Amino acid sequence: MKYFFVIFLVLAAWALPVWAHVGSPDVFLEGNAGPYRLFVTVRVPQVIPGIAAIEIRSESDNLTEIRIAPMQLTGPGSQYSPALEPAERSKNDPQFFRGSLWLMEFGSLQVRIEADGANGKGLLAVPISAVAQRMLPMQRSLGAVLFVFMIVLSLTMVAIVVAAVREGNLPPGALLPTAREQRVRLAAAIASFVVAAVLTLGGLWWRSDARQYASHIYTPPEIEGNVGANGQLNLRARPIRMTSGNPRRPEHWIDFNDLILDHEHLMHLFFVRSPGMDVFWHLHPERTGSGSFTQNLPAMPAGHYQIFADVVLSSGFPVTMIGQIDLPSGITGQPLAGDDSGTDGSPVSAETGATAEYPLPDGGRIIIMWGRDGQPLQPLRAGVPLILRFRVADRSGNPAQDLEPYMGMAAHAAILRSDGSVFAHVHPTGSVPMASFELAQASLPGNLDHGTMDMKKMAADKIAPEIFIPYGFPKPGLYRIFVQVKRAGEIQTAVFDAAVQ
Ligand SMILES: [Cu+2]
Repeated sequence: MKYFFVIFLVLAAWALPVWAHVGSPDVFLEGNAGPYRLFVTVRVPQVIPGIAAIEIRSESDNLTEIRIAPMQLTGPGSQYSPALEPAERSKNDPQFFRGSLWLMEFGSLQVRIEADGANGKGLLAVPISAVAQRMLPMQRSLGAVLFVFMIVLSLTMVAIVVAAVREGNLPPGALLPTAREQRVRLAAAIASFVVAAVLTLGGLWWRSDARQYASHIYTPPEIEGNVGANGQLNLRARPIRMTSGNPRRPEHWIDFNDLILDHEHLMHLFFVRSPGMDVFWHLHPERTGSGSFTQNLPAMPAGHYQIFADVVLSSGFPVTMIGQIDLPSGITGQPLAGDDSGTDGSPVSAETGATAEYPLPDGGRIIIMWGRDGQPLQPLRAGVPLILRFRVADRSGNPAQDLEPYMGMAAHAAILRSDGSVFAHVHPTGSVPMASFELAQASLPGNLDHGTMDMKKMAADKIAPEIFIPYGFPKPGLYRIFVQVKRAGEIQTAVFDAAVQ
């Protein structure tokens, strides 16, 4: 009978629309577990509960063991680490470790990593978002097999009842009394009805369960905008329902008063003119009420723009809201101020195996290098973690000495697929927002200030002209990379195009 319910799931899954994925769900992060520098990739599962695959590359060769466990990012659950399980060391590459973890609940989680080796122990916390991205369809062949089972089992059930009523109390060799025929027919009808009723109820239960799961599937929430005559942009975030997937922690609506600062701003707003991706702005609206934000636009050319608005909830859960807006011509706009920046420069095509140079207005250059020294440069492949490497040169071609932190980071990059289906906002620490990264490190025992201390140290330090950003392109296609640095008080943006196989 159980099989029949499974069939209903198959039907329910087929009936669901195919959700578009916006964004780049896997997590790429480079950070220190005590004395060890690790490049961590977390491939988050598409369904929850589900298995996350963890890949860790260590820069040093003196590690003896890496152990991992999932836990909550914030709250009481972040204080009590479950038993850590050893990650498996690769046989061919002793600096590469691999493990898998069950994620049992939705929401803002972390992968706790403990590295042990010649220099002692070190901890690193990698924030991840556990959300259901889709409903997995059942294999057709399995569905067909189960369907046959259901038919056979149902018919057998009726046949057993019929046989019991017809011959159950008949002495061996006796003939069937004709008066019993009617009882047999009645029994067959009742048995068929009961079997059909059980199947129907089971199917209803199954479909309601599937519907409930479908309502937990995470899609990027929407944000709406309109522009006043004076170039004032007003944004309104649609209410967002969040679920923990845990009946004891009920679902709730996101409170837009519950945002935390990420690189000193509540919202990072990206405007990209579509379809050409030829105009790019990175702005920082002010909150005017719960869910509403405002920004004085700079002088922007008219056109259709895609909006990506990044915020981070106090749980450390990052949300990228998406929207569209048509800008009329004649927006005179305000001069750029603070951390706001943009470009309409033409992209430079960047192929692996070769460097590509983007010319900056002051005669300097941002050069995309790909990977670390000595690493072979292969064609870019979807799903493969890599380092986007940039060098900033001054007008005479020497490494730039005038780099400053831009919102606390050496660089910010926005990565977009040509159809707008992927948007990632990444930094030298990786694909997680700085605010989530800091919360994660603060959750480590005896490490309460670690993350913020790093930021302050960074702000005081001189920025090296070589920038490494860990990332992995989620699917093949043409991507545009906007990379932003700050030099001598000026924010500069370079634009590269990269083809991913
Ligand atoms: Cu940024």
